[in-house]
Amino acid sequence: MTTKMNGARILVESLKKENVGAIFGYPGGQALPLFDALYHSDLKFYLVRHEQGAAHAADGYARATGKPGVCIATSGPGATNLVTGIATAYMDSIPMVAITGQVKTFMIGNDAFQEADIIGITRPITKHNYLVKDVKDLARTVKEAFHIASTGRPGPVLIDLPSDVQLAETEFHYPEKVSVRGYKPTYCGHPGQIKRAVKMVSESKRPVIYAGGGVILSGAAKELKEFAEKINSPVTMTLLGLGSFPGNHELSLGMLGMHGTGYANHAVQNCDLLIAIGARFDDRVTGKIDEFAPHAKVIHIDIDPSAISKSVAVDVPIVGDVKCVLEEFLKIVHRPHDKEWTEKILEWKQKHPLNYKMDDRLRPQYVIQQICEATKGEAIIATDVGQHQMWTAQWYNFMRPRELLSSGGLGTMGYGFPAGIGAKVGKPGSEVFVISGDGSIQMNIQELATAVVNKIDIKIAILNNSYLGMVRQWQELFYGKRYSHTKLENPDFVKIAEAYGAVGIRISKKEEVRPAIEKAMRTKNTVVMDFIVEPEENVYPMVPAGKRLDDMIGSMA
Ligand SMILES: Cc1ncc(C[n+]2csc(CCOP(=O)(O)OP(=O)(O)O)c2C)c(N)n1
Repeated sequence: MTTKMNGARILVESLKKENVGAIFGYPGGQALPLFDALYHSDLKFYLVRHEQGAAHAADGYARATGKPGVCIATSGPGATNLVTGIATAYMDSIPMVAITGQVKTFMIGNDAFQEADIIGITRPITKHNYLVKDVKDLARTVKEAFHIASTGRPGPVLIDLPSDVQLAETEFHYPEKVSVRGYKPTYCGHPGQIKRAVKMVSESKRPVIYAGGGVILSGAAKELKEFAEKINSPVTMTLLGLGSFPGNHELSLGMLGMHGTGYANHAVQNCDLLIAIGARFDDRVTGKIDEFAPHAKVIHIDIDPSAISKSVAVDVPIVGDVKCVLEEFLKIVHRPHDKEWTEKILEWKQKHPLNYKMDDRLRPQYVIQQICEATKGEAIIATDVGQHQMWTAQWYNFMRPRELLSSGGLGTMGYGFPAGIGAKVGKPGSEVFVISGDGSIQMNIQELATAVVNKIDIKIAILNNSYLGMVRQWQELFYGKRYSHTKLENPDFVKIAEAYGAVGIRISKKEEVRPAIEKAMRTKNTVVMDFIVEPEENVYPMVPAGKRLDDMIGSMA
């Protein structure tokens, strides 16, 4: 039997059918019917303090749980405030459904109060978007939106819902199945291509696996480990790929690219076969593109055909879901183990270890090492963007997938804290740390209210260097130390924390670091740790933009 209900209620019932565990959002005039329907529902709703926070929280929820994140905003400024969060999710292929209120259908295009063409604005940054003009289309649209967001190469989908459609009534019927014309992702790789790739693997003397975020998105960490062990190949990861392979495994090379390890970058530059899995040859990874992995044949496994040969020519492309393709590989792949390559890798590891100055100063890398030790490398870590992000990638040993949440593609400052909130909501049993900078944290610091009011207990480590550190580093190295507008005069973060009802701790000595982290972990509240670190520490090694991967600067690179 079907019952008549209004569009707002239909949306809420549809979200329930999708088993949505949390919604992050902010109300407004053109979303009033929707918020009224939420009032009557038992869906878990988190009121953020800025819509950008809602989008990042939905994204963090999705990265930590693997389920699509959901955010809601009103029309006009509410919708435009979501844009950075939607673009962040789009660049990193994160499943998300964003719902926006819109002015009444007959007012659209009229410059009505709080009207913004959010469909036009988000077209290039969503996997798909919908303006629902007829309430009869609503349930099917929600079904399609979740399907598109979470299948194939995942991504954000936006549903724009005019307020008169929210009020219009029809019978509610949630479709069982979904079929979207022209949208049929390929899951299984082409058997002929898989055979060619397997032959290349067996003939290779110096293979390197280059694993990206796609391994995590496809849930293929187990298959990746079996594959690497079976062919005895070292594995290097992109920023978003960290955790797809255990950081403490002897075959792990850590991260590659601009701030990758020396040994990962040397291995890539000298390998004879590069097996790219769920990665897209981003320019932060490749350095000078025509001299990237110059001796290697390239196999590229990716679910998105448009990612193949986009920037690097590929010898054997395999379009398909990473997990599915690796399962096929595992059935037939073999490679004789040879000692020479393993020994060469070991030599690079010894010759080019990650390092920083060990003295009694409070250095940011030390703080991250201590967070890693205190949490046994088992926390969920959300970062912002800058030096602290790269130090986190280098010094926190990620062991499992979905434990590093970071804006890779867009590089969005302000992402970390709300993403951490979303992660803690989705994974309440996990310890969640946010590692941020004194610049980034101020971009969404208002979400302290969301965390405290909802008792979402998160530990925030601010690596406070009184600079927009990453930009300062580039100014130091490439702009003659002209620190143009990168010096920060900061507020008292401890007092800010306390004003919001959180706990604030200031740490300025090395010996205070571990006790502060442990105190924060024992505290059942959101804690802000303000680490006053060396102001002009640099992230090394570094491949300057446009240089070859093995053309690194910085100590022992
Ligand atoms: C929204 C946004 N604006 C500007 C930038 C450019 N940017 C990249 S890193 C950075 C400095 C970050 O400073 P901070 O958060 O203090 O971290 P640190 O580098 O000092 O660790 C800036 C301004 C950005 N990535 N995102």
